[in-house]
Amino acid sequence: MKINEAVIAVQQQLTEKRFKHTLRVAETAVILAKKNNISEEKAELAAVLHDYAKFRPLDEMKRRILTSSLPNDLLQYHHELWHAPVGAVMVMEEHGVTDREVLGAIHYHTTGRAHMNGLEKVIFLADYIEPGRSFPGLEDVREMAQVDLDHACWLTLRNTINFLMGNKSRIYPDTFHAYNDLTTSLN
Ligand code: DGI
Ligand code: FE
Ligand code: FE
Ligand code: FE
Repeated sequence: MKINEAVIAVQQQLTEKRFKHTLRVAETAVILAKKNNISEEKAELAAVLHDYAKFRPLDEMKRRILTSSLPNDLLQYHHELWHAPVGAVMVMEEHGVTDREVLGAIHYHTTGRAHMNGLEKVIFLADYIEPGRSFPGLEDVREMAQVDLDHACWLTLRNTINFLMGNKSRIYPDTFHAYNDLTTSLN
């Protein structure tokens, strides 16, 4: 899928506000990719498509989880998680995206996972630090993203886990797996 086609396809799926977020994620992802020797082209495409399924009806997402090879345990967790793995399936089915790295980066952009590759880290992080975001502790993550991708992802995971625990939310195991994995390699 060409980037221009992806932008048009995604604009049709999203609200104006979410579409603008998407464009900021893409700009941020390209900068992070360049800095870390990761394909800027793949980073831009994955970023443009990352929230593709964000506004799909919950019953449709539920159905896609049950009828695809996605893990059914997603249904035991908050429905906010579903748009990421379902988005990967949908851009493949609806737009013929086949690049495994691009699909993986879309799939794991919300939870992360253990052993994320560079592209997955870039999209996970760009979604969190894009200039329109404001979370407690975000400035520290933005600074760290300029120097250490792993450490910045680790900070993001720690903040997110703390936030979710503060809300008494359930936390998808991949988020803990990502956190544990990156904790091992902290310096
Ligand atoms: O789609 P966006 O709003 O751009 O960003 P996202 O896909 O990272 O956010 C989805 C929301 O999901 C975010 O507010 C945190 C929430 N969430 C719920 N359960 C979990 C979770 N995030 C993680 N990482 N792990 C969870 O288990
Ligand atoms: Fe998202
Ligand atoms: Fe299934
Ligand atoms: Fe997003």
